[in-house]
Amino acid sequence: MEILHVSAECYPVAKAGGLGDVVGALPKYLNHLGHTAKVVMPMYRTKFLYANEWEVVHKGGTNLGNWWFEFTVIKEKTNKLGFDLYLLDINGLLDREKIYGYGDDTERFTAFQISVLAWVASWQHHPDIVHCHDHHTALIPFMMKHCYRYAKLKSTPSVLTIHNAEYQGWMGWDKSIYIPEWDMWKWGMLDWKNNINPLASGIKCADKVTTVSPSYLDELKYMSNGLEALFEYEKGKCSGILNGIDADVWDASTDTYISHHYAPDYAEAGKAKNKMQLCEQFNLDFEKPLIIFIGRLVGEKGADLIPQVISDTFFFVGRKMNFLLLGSGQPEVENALRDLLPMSQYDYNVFIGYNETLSHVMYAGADFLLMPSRVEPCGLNQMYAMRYGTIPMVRRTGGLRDTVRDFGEKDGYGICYDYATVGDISHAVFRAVELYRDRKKINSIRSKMMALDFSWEKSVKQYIMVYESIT
Ligand code: NHF
Repeated sequence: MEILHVSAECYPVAKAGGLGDVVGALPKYLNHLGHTAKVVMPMYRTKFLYANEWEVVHKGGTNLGNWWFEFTVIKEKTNKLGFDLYLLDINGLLDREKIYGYGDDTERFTAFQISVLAWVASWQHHPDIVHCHDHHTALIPFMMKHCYRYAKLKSTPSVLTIHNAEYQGWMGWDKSIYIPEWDMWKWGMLDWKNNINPLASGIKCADKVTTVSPSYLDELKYMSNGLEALFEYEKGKCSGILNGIDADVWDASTDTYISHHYAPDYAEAGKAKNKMQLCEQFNLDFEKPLIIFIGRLVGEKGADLIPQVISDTFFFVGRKMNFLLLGSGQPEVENALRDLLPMSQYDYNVFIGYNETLSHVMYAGADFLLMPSRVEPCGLNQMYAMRYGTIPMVRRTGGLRDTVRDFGEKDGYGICYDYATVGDISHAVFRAVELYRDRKKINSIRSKMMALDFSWEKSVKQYIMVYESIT
């Protein structure tokens, strides 16, 4: 099968979060099974663009409302990512350094989607599946079915994967002129609560919808930022497929970002060396358990609760652990974390920003990873952590519920709690400190976790079943 993935992110080209990791890995594993998966994404001005060789494969022109523009599609020459990678350039809209966060994101991503369809419609053949990811590409199923201009693609099946339903790409009806001439009777397929809602439209129009974990799909029926009724109504075409992790990138025995490699049979010694390095770099106490957080510092991830958790546990449990955080996000959370720095007694530090290398070093050197998410569609960090022998401390939600079992349960290996509250998280920290004293138990949990299979091989087969059901 030929599957064209359309996405705003793809690692290592441009990544803001887990979406990039998934789109950078899933196509490669589809190809391992003999399929032809390709990716097309915007041509941002990132390092990857300048460091690689490209050939122009298409030049075209189209319009966004009354604005006529030209676009170019280039292809990476060496296939180094394990799939054909295409970047689509629109001068003035996509030629920027960042992926998101501009005032004209609606125009940027709508123009991107229109250009992708103009390009695909110019092919001699058509792909077997167009696979869209999140709201930035979720108008494509509607446009393929209902825009006269893309009639050639009307019967090409589409799949929409929802990595995060909190963001839906809402736009006012005044922007409906952006969408190339369409069958007006179909306006309801764009509308949700009197706005054009690209994510809702994708759910209505795609032939299949997937979410990135089974529990997340269940949760969306009662908590999805206004789309609950739609998820309930469309449940027949939805399925939850747990993300995998890229075992080539996330392997402590070969990881090029870490200085001390290790495998499950000598994990304790290997992790200790990495921990020592981290503790030296960030002024932490090697003897105490090291609890880390990596991710966006936003309410969705429960990051706003962490400053209070840190001061409460230092006060009530005692200064028996280290905390090290990496991430960026809401300024008030960043500031609250910075404000704690002067209170550190060689047991607290924070790195505000995005740093791929440091994240690998942290997974390798830490003892525990904290994920107090309010919403977690799948969560990849807990899987990276487990593969590196770091015990996850997660709130039971979405993919965290599907991947971590509390060590108090039969065959369990993580620390789980039910509520994203300072009380529940602090209790989890207390349990981590207690557990850390029992080296034998820690080592047995570590070997159990490192043997778990979170590879893409399993999930890819489920995607193929979804594709086959509509081709
Ligand atoms: O794993 C990739 C990622 C998820 O939970 C994560 C999220 C965004 O919030 O599917 O997308």
